[in-house]
Amino acid sequence: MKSLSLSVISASILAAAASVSAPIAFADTELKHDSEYVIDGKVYGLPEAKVYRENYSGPAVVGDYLTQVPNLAKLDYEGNKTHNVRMDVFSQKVEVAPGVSYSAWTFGGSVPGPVLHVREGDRVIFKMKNRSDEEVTITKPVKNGSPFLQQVQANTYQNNQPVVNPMPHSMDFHSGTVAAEDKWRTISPGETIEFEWIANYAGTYMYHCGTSSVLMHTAMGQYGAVVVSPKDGYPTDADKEYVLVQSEHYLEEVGDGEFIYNHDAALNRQPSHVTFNGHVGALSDSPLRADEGDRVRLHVLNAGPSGTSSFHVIGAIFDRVWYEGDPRNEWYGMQTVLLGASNSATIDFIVPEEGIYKLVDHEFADAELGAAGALIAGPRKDK
Ligand SMILES: [Cu+2]
Repeated sequence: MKSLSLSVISASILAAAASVSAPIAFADTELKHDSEYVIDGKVYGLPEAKVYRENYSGPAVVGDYLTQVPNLAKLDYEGNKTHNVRMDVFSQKVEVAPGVSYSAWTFGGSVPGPVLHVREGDRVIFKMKNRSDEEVTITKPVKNGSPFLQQVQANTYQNNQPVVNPMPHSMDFHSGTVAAEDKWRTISPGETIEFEWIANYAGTYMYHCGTSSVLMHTAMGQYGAVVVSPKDGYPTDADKEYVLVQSEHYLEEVGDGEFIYNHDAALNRQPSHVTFNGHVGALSDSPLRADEGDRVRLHVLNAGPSGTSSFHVIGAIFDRVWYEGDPRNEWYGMQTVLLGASNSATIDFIVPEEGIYKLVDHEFADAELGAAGALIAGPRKDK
């Protein structure tokens, strides 16, 4: 009798919660264009991309939910939202390892590019100007830029310097479901492309330049992560949450600390460096932080362009793994997660003790080429 009344009460609470939250959760996933339609709650049929020329010299990255790795913006809104996101494409000289710099092709000025955080069902209105024929500086303060720019200005581990390298580029968001030849089309220096996509599926997704040679454009630095948080969240609550992007670099030295991309090395899959977050020191000089007893959540993306990652945390077991970040793809008790090029996983682990937890690609050739970092855990709190 007791259990029956309890279940009746909890059912009515659930029903009340559902009736309150449902209209909020889907308030903004309404159809906005005549071409759009819905299958299984997901929106398809977005309007054609626009390509035009604009006089623009404002911030290269605009949007409140764009951050520098390993940071992830907090989603401080209920339900769904339309995001106006700008991520211009231009060249920057960046450092990959101490004394190793090259003229990268970038989204937003860093390698990897900014992390975009949205919620499942959100709409993104994306704008990108090809400014590869301009010197664009991202390390000086600008008005109306995204948190990403402030974070780069505060943490310039890549030593970004503007360089000019006019080149056609494009943007391919794996988080979007669209006609690729339309939205992901290549634009010339001076052109701007604008298109929309809906975050139909939860997960952590790669974005990259899709202009030929895709191997070259990706290896030159044009990639990053979109984290689409599930509309009902994950089944656990994390105490700390970070983003980690693994990638290979194929560089050869041409002078004193000057390196260039080597296409033969890329074709032969012989990286000079493999990094977490774009620099061999990114997560060792600035380790991730947590406390003993914390549930740490990592959104790990292997950007490739060609290699796999066997991601492992020394001293921890992954309590839960959501492959590709989709809460339906749940695994338990994993020591290592294998990620092919452009695969991702959202990983939870409990920090067992105060100490140093090394993050590695357990393919140790990659770890020796730089795919290593650390999480430093302080003492247990509030217990
Ligand atoms: Cu490109």
